[in-house]
Amino acid sequence: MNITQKLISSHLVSGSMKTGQEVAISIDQTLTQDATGTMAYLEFETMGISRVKTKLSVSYVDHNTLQTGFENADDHRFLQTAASKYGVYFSKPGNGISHQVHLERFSKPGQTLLGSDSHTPNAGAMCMLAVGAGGLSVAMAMAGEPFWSLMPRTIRIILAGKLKAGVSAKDIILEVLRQLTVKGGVGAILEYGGKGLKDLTVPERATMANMGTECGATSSIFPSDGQTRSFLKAQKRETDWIAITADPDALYDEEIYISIDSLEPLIAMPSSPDNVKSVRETAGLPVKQVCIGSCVNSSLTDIMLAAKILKGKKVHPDVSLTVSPGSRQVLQMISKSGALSDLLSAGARVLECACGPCIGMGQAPATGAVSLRTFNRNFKGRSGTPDDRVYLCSPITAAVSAITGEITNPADYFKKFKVKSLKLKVKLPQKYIIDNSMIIPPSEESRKFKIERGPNIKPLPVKGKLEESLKTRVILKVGDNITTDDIMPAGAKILSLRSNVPAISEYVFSRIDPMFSGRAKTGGGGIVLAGANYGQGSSREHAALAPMYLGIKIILAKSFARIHRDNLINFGILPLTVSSDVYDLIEQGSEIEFPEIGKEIKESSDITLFDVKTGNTYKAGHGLTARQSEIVLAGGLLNYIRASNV
Ligand code: MIC
Ligand code: SF4
Repeated sequence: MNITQKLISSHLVSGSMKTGQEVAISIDQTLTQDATGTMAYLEFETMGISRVKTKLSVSYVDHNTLQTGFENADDHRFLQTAASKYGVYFSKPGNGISHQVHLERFSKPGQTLLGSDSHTPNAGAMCMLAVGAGGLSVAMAMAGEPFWSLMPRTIRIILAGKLKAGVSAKDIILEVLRQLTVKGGVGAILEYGGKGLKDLTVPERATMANMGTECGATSSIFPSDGQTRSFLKAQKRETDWIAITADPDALYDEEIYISIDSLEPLIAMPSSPDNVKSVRETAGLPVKQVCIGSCVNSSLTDIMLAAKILKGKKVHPDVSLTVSPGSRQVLQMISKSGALSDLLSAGARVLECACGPCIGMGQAPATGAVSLRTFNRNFKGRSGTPDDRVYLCSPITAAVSAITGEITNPADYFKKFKVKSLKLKVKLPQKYIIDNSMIIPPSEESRKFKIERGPNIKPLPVKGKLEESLKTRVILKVGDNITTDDIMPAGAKILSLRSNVPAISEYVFSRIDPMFSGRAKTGGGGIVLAGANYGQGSSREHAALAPMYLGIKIILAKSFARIHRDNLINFGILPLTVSSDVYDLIEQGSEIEFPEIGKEIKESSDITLFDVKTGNTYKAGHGLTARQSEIVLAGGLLNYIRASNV
């Protein structure tokens, strides 16, 4: 068996492990973050369970850390009190980004992790089966229910050779993205192997596992080997280590071979992570902002590398350099080693250990300015500046470019300034500083605990059953690769409304079509028609929940991203796939009739659509399993559970 099959089979609750068939797996650990967590705990509350049933659940606060009003602070109180009551560990704001802290303090080889954040696969570096999902799926896992998914295919990524100086794990994953694109990993798990793994440390593997999400992959996974053991030992958790490798005769659905010694530094151009070119090709472009951090590149190794390059140098006068360490552990380590002082002397703006600029929580770039970031996403407008020009690269490329003021190929910089590449090596420390004092264990006496709820925390809206037949209008037609940032934008202003669905729903599609929510409200909802890979990107269930609140009943698309499709089903919105021809023929504004939708969902794989104006009849596929059909018919997962008394 390959590693993916080993982990799935050891957690299989039901289903058969044939690619594309529905499987249910038991979940050992969950993680939530504040921007998705408030909903997840509100949903958990409705299940009437007094204590989580997982081996471990952790609630992190890392996204909404700007407190420009009471909303975020109230959410933090809600999350902390809910965690205490329900038996969940609470990582306080300032303790770090969920994925970085989870890797350091909680990840365990061989276990499953479900997280309400799309970069949960970061823990795949620790040989966990780590999957991102909507808050409701995570709430179900906390209630002891298995996670339902289609058995993924496995893509084996074989790495050979050793990285050259100036090239890093980020360049490997950018190469994977170049090859697979943002759609190529949908329905797949990326399983890494090959001799090239030997020298890649757990934090470097985490960079790759993290950004497998951008390929649309369900997860990424690495073996548990000597590197895994060394990392756990340095985290004082060696007893958590077990060896897990693929069997020599393991089979995979696909293989990709990458000779990492021939890789050069890569960069993702605006505004998609798969728009990859070599840094050489873009070198010389003036940059105004450089941001180092985010869950993909904020480990101790990443920050130390940047600090080594910046030591004794100055940030270019035209550049604003920000550095956000991934965790308090990283910050404490760079503080102790003096690297923090090197960064400050160079002129870096050191931000708190949080998502920060990655999710538009401050640091929106200036109009027209090129922003070079070590992040994982550069979707248009995500930075907070509508016409942003965000490039994604490694911390090495970011640091040298911050000094020169233009996109710079590290090799050219090293040559020009005679930097010895050996000086840039960063080894995994023997011991990390262990200080769990900002992780609050749950209360033993949960009954006494009262959950604190601020005025912005509104009850969950619920939907009624799906109608037997429907006649409604296409109120928006969009193209391919629509992201959840397009559907439900983030950023400091909108993120503070995550606990208030009526308020946040005003912003649905606001960046594409500011009239959308008004049109949906006056017309009593409608349909969205989209191209391929609809809903790529984040796990935010608000991208389903808020459209549901506005009365959207159906999304017609050429194809869907996995997490978003699950979220639509969870909230009773029917995801239907249409061919390119049908997509071309239906227009925004078309009135569409679904004469027998209720019956067809149960009895057929196709749904009939009737275009009222043209008189054309089309077919769309629903691809729902029997269980999913029941959920959509019931008007969403919460209604389904109530009805079936799960
Ligand atoms: C993101 O990177 O887009 C986020 C913000 O972390 C999201 C979660 C959210 O929207 O709260 C994700 O990746 O799932
Ligand atoms: Fe936070 Fe950015 Fe990572 Fe999302 S991608 S979890 S916003 S750091």
